[in-house]
Amino acid sequence: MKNKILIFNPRSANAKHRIPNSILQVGASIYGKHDFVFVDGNLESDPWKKIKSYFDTGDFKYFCSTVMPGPQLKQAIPYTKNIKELFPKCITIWGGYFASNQFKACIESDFVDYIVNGPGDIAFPSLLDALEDNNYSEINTIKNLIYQDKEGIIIQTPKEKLLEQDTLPPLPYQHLNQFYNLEHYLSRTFLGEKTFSYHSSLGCPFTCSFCAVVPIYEGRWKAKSAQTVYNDVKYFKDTYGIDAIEFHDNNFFTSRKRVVEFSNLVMNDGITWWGEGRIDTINKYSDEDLITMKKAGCKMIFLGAETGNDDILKQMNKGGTQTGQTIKDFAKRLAPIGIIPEFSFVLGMPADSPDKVMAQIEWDIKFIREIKDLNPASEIIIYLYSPVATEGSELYEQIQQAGFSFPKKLEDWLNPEWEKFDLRKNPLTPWLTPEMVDKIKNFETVLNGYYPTASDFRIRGLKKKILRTIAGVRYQNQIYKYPYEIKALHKIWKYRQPEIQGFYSE
Ligand code: B12
Ligand code: SF4
Repeated sequence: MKNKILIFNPRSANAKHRIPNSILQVGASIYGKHDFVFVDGNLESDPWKKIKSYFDTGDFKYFCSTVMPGPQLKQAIPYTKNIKELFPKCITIWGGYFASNQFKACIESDFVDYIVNGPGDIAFPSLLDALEDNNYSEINTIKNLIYQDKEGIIIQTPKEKLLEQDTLPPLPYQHLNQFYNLEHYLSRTFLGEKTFSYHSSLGCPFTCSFCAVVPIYEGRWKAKSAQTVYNDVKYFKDTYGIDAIEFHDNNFFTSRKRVVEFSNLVMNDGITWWGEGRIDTINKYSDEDLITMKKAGCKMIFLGAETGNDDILKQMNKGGTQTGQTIKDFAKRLAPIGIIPEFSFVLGMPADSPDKVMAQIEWDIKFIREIKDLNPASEIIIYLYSPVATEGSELYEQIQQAGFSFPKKLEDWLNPEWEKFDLRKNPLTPWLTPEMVDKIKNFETVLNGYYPTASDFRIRGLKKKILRTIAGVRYQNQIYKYPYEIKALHKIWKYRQPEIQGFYSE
């Protein structure tokens, strides 16, 4: 009998949870071929107890975990280590963005045996087959793998070309449902009463130097067709009554044709949706396209504005045709159409001198205010620049020269300051002084007071009025320092910033 496999999704959010697409897709690649269980750390009060109980049966040999940076590490690291200590014959396999981008620290920890580097659709089943057949000499022929050979050398096998997404096996929703009722994943958000999360494409055709998608996908992008996406949406609508979708693709809007086709298909289903895209890409859509999308339920689009400064956009390798002017034009253009632009900004980029870093922060704050004037419905997300190790990029060289480096040991990523770094809320970048961080954060607090996010639908009516009145005095007079009264209200009303744990849901 074959050994069993446990596929684990470490806890990533405290409240209502999204369907764990990463482990679902990993499961799809072995469904019907291997015996496997899912453990979702989001839905278990004590996931370790559950994991251990499976391994105590003696039937399990493979502990496989998806790993994003940030809070997921808090379960992924200790559990993987414990498994190796308690069950030394067990094999541990990691995948996901953290595992791929920080592979050296993972592999050198000595408790992560293999990393699936990028898509696991072929790599994962091939690796399991080779291990089950004791065919170790074949492992180096499997693409998308990282591991240590007998001499301790880290082997990184070549990358697989991206597969046609329509040819992939369907996600094993019903298998997941045996462990966790799928209803648990369909939550109430500002988009609708039952919100479904879906991932319809892989990668991104751009190569922004600050983005974690780039080292893995290297400018490649492949998508499911509009019809396939619609079939899945329709199945969830008919079976579970969903009325909203978050598209978690890195770049849902890459193909205009696909988006318009999907919009026409979903037009009469009463589904509200949200996705992530690029300003310069979507700005090329016609007004008619945008109106079709709006009619078809597109409520909000997340857009990486990053900064309004054209030189910095170049430094970030933003590519395409995005400029400060395009951001403004697009904000203005969407206002009458009624799709809400959710602009994300990255503040605190390195510069030649502290004065220049500060001047740029102040400039970006002014730019954000201009955007709000042009389209007050715009949502603003502010991140502090957190480096991503895109080896070889000019920006990465610049940040290393400025004294930044990642932790060398895997367990060091568990230090609270690195968790905050992962959440892009507290960079450990030496060029940002506490004064600069305060400046950004105080502005963010005042902005979130005067313009609370529409995605936290609890902040409305009187609460919203009070918050706006108090914050309005500060916003209008540009007094951002010590916004304790706004912070207190945010705390009392548990204001949820969407960039940390996703949209507020219940
Ligand atoms: C959904 C999502 C979330 C959800 C939670 C997801 C969940 N599982 O519950 C929420 C909103 C909570 C979230 C939060 C954060 N996220 Co997030 N998130 C995503 C998002 C949009 C989709 C992930 C997904 O479902 N992908 C679909 C699956 C199919 O793709 P995949 O994960 O890449 O999996 C494939 C391969 O990687 C591989 N694989 C993956 N896991 C495994 C495991 C095994 C065993 C194997 C063999 C293979 C394998 O095989 C899969 C199939 O081929 C991604 C971006 C993206 N589009 O992927 C960002 C992303 C992963 N998140 C990111 C970040 C930084 C965060 C945060 C840490 C910070 C932030 N402010 O966003 C927070 C905090 C996390 C937390 N609280 O733990 C970054 C990671 C960046 C980096 N430096 O590596 C990403 C890439 C977004 C980005 N472009 O910056 N996130
Ligand atoms: S367009 Fe977005 S997802 Fe694509 S590389 Fe740039 S930041 Fe990353």
